[in-house]
Amino acid sequence: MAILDTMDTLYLAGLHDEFKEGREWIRQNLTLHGQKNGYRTSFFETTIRGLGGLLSCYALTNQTIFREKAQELGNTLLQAFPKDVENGVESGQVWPAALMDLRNVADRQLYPPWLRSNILADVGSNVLEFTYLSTVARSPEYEDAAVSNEANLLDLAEKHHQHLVPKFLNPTSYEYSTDEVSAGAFADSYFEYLLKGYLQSGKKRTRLLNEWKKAMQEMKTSLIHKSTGGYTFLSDSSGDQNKMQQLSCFMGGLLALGAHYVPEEHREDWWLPTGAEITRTCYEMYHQSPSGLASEEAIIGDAIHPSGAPQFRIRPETLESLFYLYRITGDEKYRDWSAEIFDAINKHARTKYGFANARDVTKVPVLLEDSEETFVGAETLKYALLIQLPSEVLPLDKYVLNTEAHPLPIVYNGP
Ligand code: DMJ
Repeated sequence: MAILDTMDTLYLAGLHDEFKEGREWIRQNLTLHGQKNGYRTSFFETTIRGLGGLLSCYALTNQTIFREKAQELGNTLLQAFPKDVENGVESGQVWPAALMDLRNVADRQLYPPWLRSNILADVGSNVLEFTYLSTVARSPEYEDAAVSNEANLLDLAEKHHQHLVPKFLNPTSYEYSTDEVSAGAFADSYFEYLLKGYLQSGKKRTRLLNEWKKAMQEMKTSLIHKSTGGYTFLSDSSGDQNKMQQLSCFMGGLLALGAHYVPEEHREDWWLPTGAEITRTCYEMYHQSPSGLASEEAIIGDAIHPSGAPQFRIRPETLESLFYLYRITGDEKYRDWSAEIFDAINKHARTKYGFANARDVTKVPVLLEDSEETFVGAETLKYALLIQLPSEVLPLDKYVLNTEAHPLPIVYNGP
């Protein structure tokens, strides 16, 4: 997965020998035929990382191998969606299966057993990948499955008169299974795909835009706060109201993206200033930390402190928002802030063969763990790079980046 996730970053960085090496690995080793895996893999992670990575390589290079492999993986992932039968859905399944053996699609788990619910981000973050797959495969079935799944989520929000959809869903009926809302873990990319799904469609899917606007309005009322120190931040609905997840930091960039690319008559004035303020808070999470690295969660008050989760997982969200803010405002301070964060990552988390998570951002020298997420190659390094490159390298009126930072072309492909 690290190879699939990192390929387009290699390409954009001009590391062509490494890119070719990765492509040959994919050609020879990435096959879903043959023996069962014997374990189940996340539908969501495989879609955003694996399928997203292959599709963006095809979009950037036009090399057939990536389209073929994306279609092979897409055919498998398609089996996760519920199959419509005449009076309802097959065996009570209403959302895409959470886990499946990619070499034996009959072996599926509809929802994580520890949760007894489906996760909003898992079921609601696939319309970008499946739409583009339909375009390149010249077959509507992928897009149809994802669009109809997205429509079910929108119908659900309408039925509940609640557009800031809670993070867990009932796995067997169209109901929420919690009232907890968040812009972070378990929810985040659902809100991202509403806006980006609209942009990807050439601004034709207006229902997605309307839904995003309603969700953002509810988020403003219930989750956005200003701290005693003047920091604008996002809490979750449950737990400590002074706490912000590092994961929620993508929201600054998303609001800025909306402020720039949504047509003026549909735009709201608060999006850009609030997105910029949230992004400043997220930068300060790094800047005010003893190591220059940000923790998984921070307490926001007069100043910003790491909370009980002081680990650094080399997450991309702050660099992502800095990238969008720079592209949209042209303000050089965002480049400087991004470089400062990247320098701290290089200084503390770089190892001989890659990067490694840090155990506690408050302790210098920083102690590293023997682990690196694949999103470091896909996202963290890509956003740190792209902000320093001219915008022609990846124009945002031609591409949307999926939640794993894989660029997919903006195409109009249907209603
Ligand atoms: C990534 O895999 C994606 O951005 C996902 O949507 C959320 N979390 C990680 C990065 O932190």
